[in-house]
Amino acid sequence: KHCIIIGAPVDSGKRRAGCLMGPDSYRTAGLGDALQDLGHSVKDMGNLTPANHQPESESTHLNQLNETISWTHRLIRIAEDSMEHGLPIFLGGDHALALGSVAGVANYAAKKKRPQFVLWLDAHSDFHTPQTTDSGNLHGTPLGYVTGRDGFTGFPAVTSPIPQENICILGLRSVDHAEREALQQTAIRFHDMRQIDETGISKPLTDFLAHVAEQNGLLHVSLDVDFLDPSIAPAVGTTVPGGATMREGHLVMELICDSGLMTSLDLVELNPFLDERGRTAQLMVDLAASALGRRVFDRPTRSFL
Ligand code: DIR
Ligand code: MN
Ligand code: MN
Ligand code: MN
Repeated sequence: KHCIIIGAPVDSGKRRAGCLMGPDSYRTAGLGDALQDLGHSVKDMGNLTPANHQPESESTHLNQLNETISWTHRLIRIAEDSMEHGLPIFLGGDHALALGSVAGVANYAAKKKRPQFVLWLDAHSDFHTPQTTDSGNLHGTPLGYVTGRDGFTGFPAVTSPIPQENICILGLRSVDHAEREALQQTAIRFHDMRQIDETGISKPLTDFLAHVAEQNGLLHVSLDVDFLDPSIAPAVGTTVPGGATMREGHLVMELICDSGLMTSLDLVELNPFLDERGRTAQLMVDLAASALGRRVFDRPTRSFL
């Protein structure tokens, strides 16, 4: 594969600062070398900056709305363009970056007349709209945006909304009331930690991968640090106990690799300021490596059809 590393130090999606240091932490933890050692070619585009934006308005409950809109414009363009050249890996930055990365890859898929699928690995469902969010933190809205929910005034129009049935969320354990009500009306496949405990994590994932394969889809994977249990991944502002274990994390990424379906990846919400000697950055790099071929012993290639 040709991996295109795109630093997206988005820090406007929530109030606690620090995700802007994410991209350089992943580089320091050796992401580029890890991918090259697996036989991939790597191009690092450096770090993006948001386009110039209006000063933030006082008259909204939304945190840093204009900066987030500006990032969304930038990221849609770069996501769409990078898909022409390889497999983009978006280094966050907080999860607000996915408003742009997912909307952009979906535009590319539409151009190629292929369906876009999204695997969302997160403690949270991120299905708010600017109207329903209580916190005003726009990192809680990307799945609302890319599915074409109303209320994203000022944001670029979503030209290729992701169909609900093309989305799978794994790892849920913190879902706000408004999100729960809305999510239950959708065809989104959402799996909380209770279900993962009962069936194991491979069941809902392989069912979804089979669905992507059947439809000859493109697959965007969005990995939020807080998908993982805080005991192994403490460097995120919104830790929630009871998350995925080290082995569940690697199993998910290895199954994604086996499927051969992943066409783009976000690594988001890392706040290196909260870390212990870079261990969370290192774990995220190791998970990315698992998704791109690192393993103890080879497995036969498996068709998910
Ligand atoms: C919460 C937290 N649901 C909110 N969201 C996220 O503020 O809307 N934390 N995404 O990572
Ligand atoms: Mn600003
Ligand atoms: Mn998230
Ligand atoms: Mn989260």
